[in-house]
Amino acid sequence: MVENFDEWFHDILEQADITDSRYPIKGMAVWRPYGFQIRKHSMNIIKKLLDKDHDEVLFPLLVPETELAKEGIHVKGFEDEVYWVTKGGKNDLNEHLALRPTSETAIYPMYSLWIRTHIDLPIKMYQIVNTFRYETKHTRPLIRVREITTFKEAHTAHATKEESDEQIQDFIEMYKEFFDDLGIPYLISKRPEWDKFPGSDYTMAFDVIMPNGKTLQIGTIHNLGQTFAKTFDITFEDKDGEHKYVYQTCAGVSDRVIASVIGIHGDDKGLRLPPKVSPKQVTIIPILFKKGKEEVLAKCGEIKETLENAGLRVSIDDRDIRPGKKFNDWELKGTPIKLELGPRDLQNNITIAMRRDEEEKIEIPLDESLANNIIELLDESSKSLSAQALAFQEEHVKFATDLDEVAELVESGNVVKFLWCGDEEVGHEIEEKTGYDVLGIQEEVSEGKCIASGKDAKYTALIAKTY
Ligand code: A5A
Ligand code: MG
Repeated sequence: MVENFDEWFHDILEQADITDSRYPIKGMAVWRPYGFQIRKHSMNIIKKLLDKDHDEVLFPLLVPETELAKEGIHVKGFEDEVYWVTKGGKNDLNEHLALRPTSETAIYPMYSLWIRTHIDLPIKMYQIVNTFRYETKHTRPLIRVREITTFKEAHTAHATKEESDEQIQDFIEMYKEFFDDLGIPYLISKRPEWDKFPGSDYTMAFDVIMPNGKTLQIGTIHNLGQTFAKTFDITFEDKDGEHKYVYQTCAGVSDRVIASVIGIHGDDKGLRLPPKVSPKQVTIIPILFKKGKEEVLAKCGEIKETLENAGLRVSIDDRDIRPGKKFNDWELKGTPIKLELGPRDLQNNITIAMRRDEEEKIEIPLDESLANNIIELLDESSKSLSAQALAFQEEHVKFATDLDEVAELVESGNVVKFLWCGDEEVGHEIEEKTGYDVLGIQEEVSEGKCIASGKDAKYTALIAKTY
């Protein structure tokens, strides 16, 4: 799998019924039922976190050209990626309409109407929508798509810069909680100037290391300062009666979150899903013989009901095929726990549990402790997936002290930490000499020399092979 991760990833999406890339538009795929469930449960986690202090809204997909063009730096960052609607039926449209590549230019003209005084602030809204980017780099399902089907974008406005900086921290904490729930470890860094979101003051990013050593940016948080406020005239009357521009932030995650759940936890047998997002948490596999068939099926039904009453998602695989085939199928689909029940188990009043994250078989008594035992197993399995993923990340972040070493370590599948003076030209030089991308800076340092310029180092930074 590690040897040929991209192929593994592509195959698993088809085999596990996640998406179907045969849809006849490049970069656009169909969510199939099993994938849709994973997506739904993942989005429910982030929605729940956002709903604590954000309002969910829904803006139109189309953005008038005049609005999109208003913020110069922003539009320059996206102009090569915008899809345009230029006709309505047979008529050429006077004003061309962009399919949103992201929604700043759709939302902020409305913020300008809605925000009047300091009482209206802060404003915190989010939507989960599809956005379109005519990506020119190699497209890959979920990872680099042209229709981002699952674009969660949050947009906030504040009275002061301090509050906007706090909002960035809040988003970081929120994303940590989100990714922790999915068992996904992450590297957080501040993107270098040349890689920040077009129009932002600064960008904080979450990256994960995929099994092949390439990093994937799975979430970004941007402090927009007052740039968009000035462009879209978003002002408020402060307590002192003065009219001021707001300070803004935005934050986004996408389909890539699902890609990382699949890629990071999966193994040679298929998916290994964290219980929180697995379509079914428990799959019961009856072992049926002609004799005693009804009794076994009846007991499976009882188990299902007991577990469902305890809040779990459970299914019985009663398809008329060999049990061995069912085991393989559910291994492929990554269901966290399989329960096997045959006539002899029924006699002994037990069921055999198998966790997807490990091979071991465990006997579980069919008594009043059943639901609690299963919940405990799910919890352990969730923790073990997280721990395995974290161990992988820790093994693959290495420190280097010269550029040759950087290149070697990245080539062999690592993310490399190094000391950097922070100068932009030096950053470009590091990227050119190694052939890899600087992800961003992490901590400030007061000792040591820059890996490339030999000047006093200001930061530790990360460099990697990226998607
Ligand atoms: N409005 C802000 C939030 C924004 O658009 N930020 S962003 O451009 O960085 O995109 C947010 C996230 O979407 C990125 O961190 C990345 O995880 C994801 N993303 C960007 N382009 C993508 C693409 N073509 N396919 C899948 N995910 C993408
Ligand atoms: Mg891009």
